[in-house]
Amino acid sequence: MGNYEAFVKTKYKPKKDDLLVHFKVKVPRWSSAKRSYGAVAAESSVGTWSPVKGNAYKHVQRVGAKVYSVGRNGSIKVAYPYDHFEAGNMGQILASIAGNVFGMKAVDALRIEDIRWPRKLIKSFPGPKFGIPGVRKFMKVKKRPLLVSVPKPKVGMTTKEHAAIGWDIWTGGFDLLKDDENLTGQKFNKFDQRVKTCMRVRDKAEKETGERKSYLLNVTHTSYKELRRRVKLCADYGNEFAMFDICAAGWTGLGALRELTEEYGLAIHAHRAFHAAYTRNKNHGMSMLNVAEIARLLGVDNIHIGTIGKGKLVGDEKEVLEIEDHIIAQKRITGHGFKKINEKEDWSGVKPVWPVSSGGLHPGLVGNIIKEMGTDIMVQLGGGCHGHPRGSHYGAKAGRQAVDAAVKGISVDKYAKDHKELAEALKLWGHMKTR
Ligand code: CAP
Ligand code: MG
Repeated sequence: MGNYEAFVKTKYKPKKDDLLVHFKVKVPRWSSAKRSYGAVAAESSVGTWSPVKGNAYKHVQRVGAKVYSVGRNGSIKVAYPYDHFEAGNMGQILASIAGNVFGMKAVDALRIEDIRWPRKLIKSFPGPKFGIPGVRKFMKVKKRPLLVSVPKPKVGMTTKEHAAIGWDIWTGGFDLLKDDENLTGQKFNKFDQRVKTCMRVRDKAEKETGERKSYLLNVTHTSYKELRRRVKLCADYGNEFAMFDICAAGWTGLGALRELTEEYGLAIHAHRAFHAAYTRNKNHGMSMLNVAEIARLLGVDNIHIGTIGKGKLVGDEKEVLEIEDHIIAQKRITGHGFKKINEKEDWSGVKPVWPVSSGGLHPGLVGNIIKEMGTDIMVQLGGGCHGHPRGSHYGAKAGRQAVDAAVKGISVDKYAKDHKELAEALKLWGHMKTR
């Protein structure tokens, strides 16, 4: 392989074990499409700006990437031989396909739209320990969506104030209390204190309601020793989950956590704060679909994927539904950029991950979300619970009533006629007619 153009090989037929990437490339005016496309394959695999002697080595050619398909508007597909990668090492895989290549002058912008993971690489990662079926089993909730609430204000409350909200939402009918993404172990709400206090409240709420209750406890930390200590504390107090800021804390952090949750028997709740730094711009970065699939490979049990209809954060409906499909899919699938028979993925044996819908939601939006996303989802209401006219406990009742109505196929306005808390929420926030 000499200069960049040599990496464009449109006669190449992808092999079953190749990793395939669907890129969208913005070619600079001064370059040619072929040169820029070749540069993407070269710089993300074996090449550099100048042809070097080693490009001719057989084993280099064997692990070099090839642009095997060129579409319209800068859409290309690149095949990476399996041996280019170290199986089970997500950092190395992304340092290739999502590394220097994003900063090259040979492209004006670049986005990874989709990745086709070969089965051999899929199987080299742990995947979820529980997934949808395992969480339903230990939460003892057979069918309906699980309800989650994050106390608000996000941070600043004392442990006592935080735990009081836990009591309110657990006894109001919610299943899961959740730490906010930026609440870990600050001095006003220390981690150990929060675990001890809230787990005592959880046990009381279970007795009070006769329902399983659990807590998405944010164990995010930069020190492995401290991360391990926090996970162990969660397990010692009988909690079932550990929450982690997967994008802010990084993939190796998630990999370490997954080993700890295997040891301590916890499920992982993945918050995706920071993802929008590279998923939001549709011309540059990497789509959320790939973040969600990477997180599934590394073994999260739940992941925030955005919401449909109204919400406070960006994310389009088609993409959210496609992500949901991809993190649940078991059998051989095609999707997004890969439609051909030799581009199929096989996720069989990798447990389905809970899609978490959140961000600006309230009881009036729940019916439509369940109608579009189904019932194998988690619905998170923060401000849409605690902002209820009568506060968190009644906000939780309203949220649970909205879910019950949706599961029974009854419109919220009808259901609200004999459910006061729901009526109060609809009066305050309105509601979206289920399409
Ligand atoms: C929601 C939330 C979640 C976002 C995450 C927040 O609070 O706690 O972190 O939903 O977004 O801090 O904004 P509200 P996404 O329920 O009060 O909006 O789920 O899209 O990753
Ligand atoms: Mg939050």
